[in-house]
Formats: sequence, C-alpha cells, structure tokens
Amino acid sequence: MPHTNQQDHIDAMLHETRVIAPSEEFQARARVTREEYERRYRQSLEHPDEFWSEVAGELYWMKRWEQVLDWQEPHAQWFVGGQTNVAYNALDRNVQHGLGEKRAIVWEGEDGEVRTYTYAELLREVKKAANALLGLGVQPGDRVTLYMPLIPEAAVAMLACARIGAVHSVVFGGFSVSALSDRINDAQSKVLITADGGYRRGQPVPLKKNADEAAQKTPTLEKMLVVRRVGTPVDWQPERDVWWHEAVEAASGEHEAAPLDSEHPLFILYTSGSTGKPKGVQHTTGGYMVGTYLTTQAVFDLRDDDVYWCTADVGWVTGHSYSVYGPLLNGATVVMYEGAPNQPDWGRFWEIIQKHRVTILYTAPTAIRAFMQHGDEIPGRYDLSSLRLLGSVGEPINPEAWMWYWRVIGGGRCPVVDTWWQTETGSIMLTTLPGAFPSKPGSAGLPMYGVEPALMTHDGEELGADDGGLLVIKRPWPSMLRTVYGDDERYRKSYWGEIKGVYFAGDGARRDADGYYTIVGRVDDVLNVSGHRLGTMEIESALVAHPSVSEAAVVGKPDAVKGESVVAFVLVQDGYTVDPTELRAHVTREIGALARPDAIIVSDALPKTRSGKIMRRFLRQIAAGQEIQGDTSTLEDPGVLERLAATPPA
Ligand code: 6R9
Repeated sequence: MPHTNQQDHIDAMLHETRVIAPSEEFQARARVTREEYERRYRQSLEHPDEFWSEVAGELYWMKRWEQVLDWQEPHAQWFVGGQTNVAYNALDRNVQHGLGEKRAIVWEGEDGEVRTYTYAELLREVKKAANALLGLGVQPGDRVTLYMPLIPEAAVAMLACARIGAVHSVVFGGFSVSALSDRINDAQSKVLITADGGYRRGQPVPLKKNADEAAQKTPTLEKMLVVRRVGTPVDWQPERDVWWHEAVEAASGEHEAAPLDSEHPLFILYTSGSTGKPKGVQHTTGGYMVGTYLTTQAVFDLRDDDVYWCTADVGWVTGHSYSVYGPLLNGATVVMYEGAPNQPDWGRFWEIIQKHRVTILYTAPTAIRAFMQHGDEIPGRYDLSSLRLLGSVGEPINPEAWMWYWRVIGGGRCPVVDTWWQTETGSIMLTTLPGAFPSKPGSAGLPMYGVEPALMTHDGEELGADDGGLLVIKRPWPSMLRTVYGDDERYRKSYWGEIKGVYFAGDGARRDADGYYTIVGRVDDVLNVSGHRLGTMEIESALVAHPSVSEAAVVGKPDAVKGESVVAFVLVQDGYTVDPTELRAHVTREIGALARPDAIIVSDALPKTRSGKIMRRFLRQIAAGQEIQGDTSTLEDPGVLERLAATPPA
C-alpha cells in the first residue's frame, strides 16, 4: 500500500460496510439504470468509436470529425478533423432548442444581490463580451487570464473566450500577486480580466490592486478589462485599463461563434504537482466538451426542471467543468454564489437552497465537515425539501461526513454521488451513478463510460481486487489533458512516464469485490487542504524565499475539517530569528492564504539521509503527534527526531 497522509480515513474505510441504496422512487425515474450503465460501459470499451460518435453527435459540429481518436502515446487527438465551438453549444444551440427564456444563471452575491440571466440574455452578453475582446486585439489562440470573483461576468468571460477561440487561464481570486504574475507570465497572456474587488466574508478583496501590482512584472500584458463589482476606488492606467461595462456595453450584440478545430486549446488551468512550479494543464475543445456534457447529464441525473448548484469557484477545475461548461451544455439552470459558506452565518448555503429551490447540490467534503461541526440544528431551520441529489468532490469523503450529508442535508432521501477526478482528467472518472447502484459511504465507486482504471505497483504490475495500489487509467479519454502548457516533457514524464503505457493519477486506491474504487489520497508530495491542491515544494520555496529561513520541509497533518493542514519545519538563517506571524504573512503574500502554515516548527536540523534527502515520512509522524515508526538508521543524525518531537509548534 502506498503511503498516504490520511491514515484515519483508510482505517475508517477498512471498517466501513454500510451500503445505501437509492429509493425505489429515485430508481424508477433515474436517467441511467444499472442495465443501461452496464450496456453503455461495455460499448464504450469495446466499440469506443461508436460510443463516442453517438455522444458527440448530440452536440453541434460545424464540421463533423473524420476520426474519433488518434492516439500516439502519450498524445491524443479526439474527433480529429471536426470543428465546433463550446460556447455555441452551451448557448446558441440551447436557445435554438427553445430554452431562450429558461434561466441559465441565477447568481447570488455575498451581499445578497441576486441577478438572473436567461439563456437568451447570457448569449447576448457573451456575444458582446466576445466583440469587446476582439476589440482589444485578442486573436484566436491568444491567452487571456481571468482573476475574478465568482460573479456572472466570470462565466461570461470564459464563454466569450471560448466563442472566439481565445484560451482562458483562470487564476483563483484568493491567489497572491506573485502567484498571479507567475501564471500570467507562464501563459504569456495578452489580456487580464479582473474586477475592482469581490466580497469574501463581508470584506471586498482588492483584486484590481493585486492585478496592478502583478502587471508590473508581466511584459506580455497589454490590456486589463475591469468589472465594477464592489465600487471601491481603483488606480487607473487609461492606456491599459478598460471598464468591462463600458467596453461590453458599447460592443455589438451580433457575433457568430468561431468554428474551431476539435483540438483547438480551450483553456489552461494551473495546478500543483509534486515538484517545481504549478503546471499549466491544457484542455482542448471537442473532447472536453463531450466529456463534461456527458458526465454532467449522467452523474447528476440531470432533468429539465432541475436547479443545479455546484459551489466551486471558477478558479478550480470543478468550477470550469461543473459550474459552467457541463451544466450549460445541458441547458440546465445553474445557481452561482459569490461568497463564503459562513457569511453571515453557517446557514447561508441552506438559505440559498431554500430560496432558489435548489434540486442538486455539488460541494466539497471540507465544507460538509465544517457544517457538520456546527450541528444539525442550523440546516434544520431551513426547507431543504427541494433537494433530490447531492454530490461530493475534491478529496476523499470520510464515511461519517458522507452519512451526515446524506441524513441531515439529504433527509435520507437524496443519493450522494462521490466523484473522483482531477484538473487533468477534465471530467468525472469514478462515481456511483445515482439510481443505478447503491452507494458505499467513502467509496467513489465505478468507472464512467470510456474510463478503464486499474491498480498497479510502481513497476506496472497489475493488482487484483482488494489490493491497494496506484490508481492508473489504461486508455485515453476525450476530456483528458493534452499537455502541460509550454512543457510537453513534463507532461510525458508526470503522467505517462511514471508507469509505462498508462496514465498515472498520483492517487492511491483500493477496489472491492463489487469493483468499487476507494481513493485513499495522494501518493506524491501533493497536499489536499480544504479540497485545494498544494505542492509541498511550492510552499517550501516560498518559505526559503524569506531571509530568516535557510531550509524548510512541509508536510500535511490530518485535520478533521480541512482534510489536511500545512505543517512547516524550518531552519533559521544565521543571524536571524523566525517570527511565525511574519512567516505566515510571507507565505500568504507569495502564494495565498490557502497555503499558510497552520503550524511552524523551528529547528536546528531536519531528518536527512546520509545522501541529504529529507525523510518526510518521519516529519509527517511528528506533525501528527505519532510515535516514530520505521527504520531511522539511515538518518545521518537520528537524534534530530526527538528534538523535533519535543519542539512545540508555533
Ligand atoms: C476535481 C478536483 C485532484 C485530486 C485527486 C485526489 C483528490 C478529488 C476526490 C478526490 C477522493 C474524491 N480528489 N476528488 N479524492 N475522492 N471524490 O478536485 O481536481 O483540484 O485537480 O484535485 O483531488 O487526490 O488527485 P484537483
């Protein structure tokens, strides 16, 4: 079994035997029955061309593909020769099918403001925004960085890019100035779309101010398009800055979606890996569209009258695939909420569900555990009877949180779909289709159509049922990443080079006799803090960039709410003292508050092998307050472990 940071979760899972079947009523109406899944799953593996042609054929193509898949490992091209446009399929196509008056986005600001866009209105906004971008000189293939709050303009901006063939790169609004400028520079973006600010826990976050600072270090950036959201004063560079409302208002409402090659890049999204700087995961048009369209429909059992709410910010892949593209491609009504779950109090989500009659809720285990900590009484005050399906994503969900979600939020009536996937996979890979199969709390479940998973050793030896191993995917799928932007070598090495001939996910998993997969966590140096991916290396680099730190090692510590918390071991630079408060502020400046260490342990040495490799395994044990286990004889100075264990964290 690979090591993971989530021993408690594994222990809980090993003893978990509960099976929760969907109600008769849910099963009777389910979009996908067990027979249907089994038939289509088999078809997707045995006759993939036929299967994927059927699915892609439900969408509109300006030119039909000539070949479904061209696989030159590790490079895939899907729907080769086809031309389409994701924004056209999400908007124009739905309007043509009579959904013009249907609500596309129901948005609620943290301050309580509500705005609604029908499909026809959203289409008009996107056409205008597309023209505004063209007016700023954006060409097909150009990169446009978005640094925005979760407001409708964020979705409009993404769709406008997709409409003209510009490649969006969304940077989460919680990231720092330097994280933003690094990502703009890596993508060589020409335009940055931002806002004066966005609300988070009642306070406006100064996005434009951060963007201005970042822009001092980004030579490729020509224009900044700024949405007025909070109305705070901002600095203005008239030759560079353009107000969104002025440019979009003035732009024409006529625009024909560009026919784009199926493999035309759609977006880049940066995510953390085990080494080096964040990777620009690149997705393309046709395959991503087909993957998100199909999975949203099947996994969420989507129907015409659903009110669908995925709580993810567009700064993460879940916000791309399941707050914007997947549901809009299916003509769904999407709820969007700008702010924090506890603003003004822990009832906010339930109030939104009650108010907008939400039927499908998709959120992260970290949020569920935080709600759980505040008791059953708060959700009990709201009418949650509109809900019919719940989803979970981002990290392993512990069985207790699963049961609470199912019982307290779902009233024991709503199936819970636990969905495993990654920035790199583009769409959901493993889940328990609601209505088709019973759920096993804590276990993601079965592969989606076209997904062929396996468990392997590092040497590529395939393991049987109930053996824990490395999770791999044995064949390409349409919404898979195509490369790491600007670094194809890294793409080859990280994903298709770890184990020969298969996609290496970086997660450890087990499989039971029914074929259900249970994810036990990352097997590399990637942390999952509140469902957000962070590389230990990234945080270490930020720490050693501070003058008081000469060396740093970062590990995760199991956390009841966040899944993992960040623990930093630091060595002091001669002549300095470490000020933990200042160091935390420094990491916040370098990366963002999400990477701030919860505990800092200042030491005179780190446990290293004679060859100088830091033994993080021991640091994890110390961080968790456990007894040291394992062979310490390879350490240069085994005594360091005792000293570290005796040092109180700051
Ligand atoms: C979609 C998303 C990917 C990593 C992944 C895994 C963890 C995501 C999970 C899950 C267990 C689930 N993960 N969903 N672990 N059960 N249902 O979160 O993408 O931010 O790239 O993170 O998150 O470790 O490898 P991303």
